[in-house]
Amino acid sequence: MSNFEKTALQCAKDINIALDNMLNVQFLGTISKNVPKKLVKAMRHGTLNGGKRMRPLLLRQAAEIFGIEAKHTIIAGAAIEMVHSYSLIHDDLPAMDDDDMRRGKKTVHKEFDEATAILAGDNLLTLAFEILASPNCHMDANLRLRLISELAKGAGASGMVGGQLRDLEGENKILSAKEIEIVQTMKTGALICSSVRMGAIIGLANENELFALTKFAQNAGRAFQLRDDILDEISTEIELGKATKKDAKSGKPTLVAQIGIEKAKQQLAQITEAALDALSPFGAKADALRASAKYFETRNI
Ligand code: GRG
Repeated sequence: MSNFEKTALQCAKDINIALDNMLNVQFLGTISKNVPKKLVKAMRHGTLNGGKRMRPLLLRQAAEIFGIEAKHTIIAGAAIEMVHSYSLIHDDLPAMDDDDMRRGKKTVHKEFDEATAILAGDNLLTLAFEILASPNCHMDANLRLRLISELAKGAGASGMVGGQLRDLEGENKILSAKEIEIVQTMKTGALICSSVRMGAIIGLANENELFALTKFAQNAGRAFQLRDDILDEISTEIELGKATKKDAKSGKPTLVAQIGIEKAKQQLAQITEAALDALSPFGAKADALRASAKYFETRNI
């Protein structure tokens, strides 16, 4: 097993334990004992179901550049994963991508029902900010505010939510390469960018360092999405644990549809190179982040 695989596995274990501890009736019931068990079950179904936990990994690796121990990044990583899981639960709904399978299991609205899936997503989003605001996340209240603001920006109208709407509205339309890039940067890239920046914020990065890591993250985020579009075209449902060839079926204007697989792979290599270039000020301290960028270029799941 490579160092990257070992770290990714350890990060996924840590995040899964944290999510398991927080997504239960005892933890959620500290405020009110009336928390509905069905809501908790649906949140767990949509979250504790085998995600790769790449965003918490990026956060951890960015913080590591500044000598921060992994244990100090777990709550912030779990918060990002809650937001990511909410986005997948909502994305799978009939009003959006209308998917039956996610991570090899039934989607939340198929296992439960649509209303429960909407509410489970809503509460994951809310809970993410609640745990970021807690002193368990970080002892410095000002730093916690910066984390909250960073995640809100990545998840909101100028990031993931705005990108999702642009993506839905782009179906069956001809978009320019620039417009496709904007959708990718917002829908997928923004949360990936926030993950890296939250690690840098925990590491008390200065402005130049934050700038360089943002440049890395913007390119890494684009690479992640482009690889996702390539996998949608070349993989099977069994390999990915979700429906494939969906972009072509729904008339989604992706770069793959526009320029074909081979040119898309070339572009992916260039974007990955730009991500790696941005890390040069950090020398060997950023090796872990470099490994993630290379994984984004070649991943098969
Ligand atoms: C509903 C507000 C809202 C947003 C949805 C993220 C998203 C926006 C839609 C998902 C559609 C999609 C497949 C995007 C491609 C990139 C992506 C986010 C893939 C899934 O992320 P992974 O591979 O998933 O990290 P795991 O399962 O490993 O967590």
